[in-house]
Amino acid sequence: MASVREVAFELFREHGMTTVFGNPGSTELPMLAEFPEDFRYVLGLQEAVAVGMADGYAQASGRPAHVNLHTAPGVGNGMGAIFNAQANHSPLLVTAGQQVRAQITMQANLTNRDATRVVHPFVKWSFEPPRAQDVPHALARAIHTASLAPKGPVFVSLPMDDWTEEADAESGHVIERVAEPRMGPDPAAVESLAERLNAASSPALVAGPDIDASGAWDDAVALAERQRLPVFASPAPGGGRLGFPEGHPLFQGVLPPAIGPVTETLKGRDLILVVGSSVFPYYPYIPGPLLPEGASLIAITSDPDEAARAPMGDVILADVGLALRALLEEVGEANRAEPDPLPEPTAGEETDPLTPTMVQHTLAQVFPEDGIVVLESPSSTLSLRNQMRISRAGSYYFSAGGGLGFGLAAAIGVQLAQPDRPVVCVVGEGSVQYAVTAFWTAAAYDVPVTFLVLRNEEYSILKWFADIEEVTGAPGLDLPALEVAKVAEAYGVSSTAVSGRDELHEALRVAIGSSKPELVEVPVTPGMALF
Ligand SMILES: Cc1ncc(C[n+]2csc(CCOP(=O)(O)OP(=O)(O)O)c2C)c(N)n1
Repeated sequence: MASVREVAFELFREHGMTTVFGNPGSTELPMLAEFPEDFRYVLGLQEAVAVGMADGYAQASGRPAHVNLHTAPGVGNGMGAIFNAQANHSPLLVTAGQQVRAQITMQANLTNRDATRVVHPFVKWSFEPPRAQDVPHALARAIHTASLAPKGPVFVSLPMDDWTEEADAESGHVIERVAEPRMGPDPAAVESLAERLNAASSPALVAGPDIDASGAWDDAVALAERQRLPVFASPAPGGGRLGFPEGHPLFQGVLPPAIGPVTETLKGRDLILVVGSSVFPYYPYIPGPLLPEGASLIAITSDPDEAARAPMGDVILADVGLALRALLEEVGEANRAEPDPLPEPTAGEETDPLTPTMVQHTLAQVFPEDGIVVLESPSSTLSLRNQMRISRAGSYYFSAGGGLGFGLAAAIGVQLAQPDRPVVCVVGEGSVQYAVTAFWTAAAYDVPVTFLVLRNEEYSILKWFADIEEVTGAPGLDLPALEVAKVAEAYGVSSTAVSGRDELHEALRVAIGSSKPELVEVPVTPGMALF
């Protein structure tokens, strides 16, 4: 008879989940015993890193990823990253070891007392199997739940004595079950949307992150081209991925993130079609009308919660890719004037230190066509978008949740999922600190990410927020002397500190071309870089 462990690992194998991210403790060791040779364990030295790596891996592979944490404190350390994974619609199986069943009631040391409650708000499903024999079924249910729309993290608490128990004779069925996750749209709703589009005189498309996640990139482009739609990216803070090629002539820029400015930007549009985004990931609070005068809005999302919580507009609930495909079958060529393309990005004169805009401009010059950016440089998010105009699917990852620590960790996960594509992690020196031990994993597993660290000696974006919030005299916004290059070097990542455009250009060219993790640190002027 097979053990619970054997059935569980067969289940993981069947779902292609042979990479396990984690940070182990004594309660996890029984799961890891006799670790099969066709599996790989990727060690994160702190749980935020383990979860962030799994998040990047899940998104960039398009498959659920498994991260194993150490009972209550391990889960606690991973919470911010689990929150990010939820916002990213990232299908994560989060498991944690639990005390031996016989010692849970007496709450022996390391008992995760309220295991299912701790993570509850940040996961789709949180469970501790009632019997050892239920472990494979619970894991199967968790994997399906994570993979069904909206994709997201799930949690299973696993008592450490379950693994060696004999599995239920019928448990093989859960290994083989397939749950096709994509739900198609109501044909009548698609027809009515097509009529609205055809009747509109000045419609616009707002492209969101789930276009990329659902593999609908080419269909979004086809729709925009056929209907001659000006295209805006959904506001950057909530946009973990791109929904449209940003170098395309129809692309009109990233929507600003606040209510009033979004409406101002969309002024004059009579129909706003939002695809694969919530409506909208606003922040900060700049009030105003929710829609321009005379405009109506309709959104396509696969997330029932996004559908329900939008403050305005109509919605079609369906897989974004299937809905776009169905819409393309209904709409013909529109005879509208095309908008003027965005002007070519410019970076101004070279300064000392460089502006973040010049840094991103320089990166754009050396960036390979198949490169991927993982971004966590808060005050220069928009300048990176503008300077790089990334135009290929699956090439940009950002934390939709806004919790720092995503960047370094996710970049490693993305690179492991896409070993043939060069990954560049663009990160602020403040953001580095939330997942700094990720450098060790990059070095230990030889993950050839290029880390580009922008050093402005402060929390620049918080100074910008302070202005908007009319806050003066806030402490804790300066970061003198954070020596990221030296710290990364100590973790085993070869690092160079550069200044000036030529040095930066050369260092990036070498680092991106190298097959090892490399770090380039560059001082930059402080302040918000919008273009
Ligand atoms: C976990 C977490 N803690 C705190 C914050 C608040 N926060 C947002 S941006 C930021 C500053 C980041 O600094 P840095 O990476 O140097 O980027 P800069 O603002 O200078 O561009 C902070 C602390 C956050 N988003 N997430």
